[in-house]
Amino acid sequence: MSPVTVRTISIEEAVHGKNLAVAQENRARFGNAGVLAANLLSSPGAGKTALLEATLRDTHADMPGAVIVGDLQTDNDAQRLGRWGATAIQVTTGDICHLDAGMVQRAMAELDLASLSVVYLENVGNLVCPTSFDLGESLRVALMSVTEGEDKPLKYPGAFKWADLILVTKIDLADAVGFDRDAALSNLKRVSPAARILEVSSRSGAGMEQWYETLRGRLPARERKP
Ligand SMILES: Nc1nc2c(ncn2[C@@H]2O[C@H](COP(=O)(O)OP(=O)(O)OP(=O)(O)O)[C@@H](O)[C@H]2O)c(=O)[nH]1
Ligand SMILES: [Mg+2]
Repeated sequence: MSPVTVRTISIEEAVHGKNLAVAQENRARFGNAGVLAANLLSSPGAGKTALLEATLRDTHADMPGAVIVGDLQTDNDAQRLGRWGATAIQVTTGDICHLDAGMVQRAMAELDLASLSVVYLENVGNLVCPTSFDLGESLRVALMSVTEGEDKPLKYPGAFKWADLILVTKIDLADAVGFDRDAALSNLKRVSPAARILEVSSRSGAGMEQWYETLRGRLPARERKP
């Protein structure tokens, strides 16, 4: 093995080790504040921001939320999310294809955690990089839209194995695109047998109550340390 290769590996290990340490700090902060931190990932355009817009609109009264959203460029998503009266903090990652724990920690400093039930972490849209970076979340949500093709879980198994909860999104479009529901669910269960799967549409509202109930069921007890 050449010295160059050895050095590359050690830098990667250092990056991941440092990220994990910061993620544990974030997790402790969220936990101490009684806040559920949910990390959402999907391919670009699968409907993360639309899902969160509907969620903020429908649950703000009983489950106040804020969003930390990562994109390579633009603050479009934070602008969309901010319309619902919740705090939305845009992290522009440049050429980095994922949020990391340090980015979340800096953004968290702008949030009043005591006033929140949930902090949604909308990751940069892709099914590969985000799974390697723990952000300090306690719920991992992967989205797959009906327009992407039923084979995506087989092509990108890491994203779906990573998830506690899988949302099949845009089900209002299922018939129009000839979505093969049985094949999609079977592929998802094959790569991620333990994950819960919900079928939702933020456009029609179908399945959204089940998503909200799942979030409510995952809220930690509000026991703050002194
Ligand atoms: N018909 C339909 N369209 C949807 C639904 N959810 C999202 N869309 C549309 O899909 C497109 C992408 O949605 P976004 O919410 O921006 O997707 P995203 O995953 O946040 O995208 P990135 O942040 O760029 O990765 C938009 O045009 C949405 O209006 C849905 O449930 N039904
Ligand atoms: Mg988005």
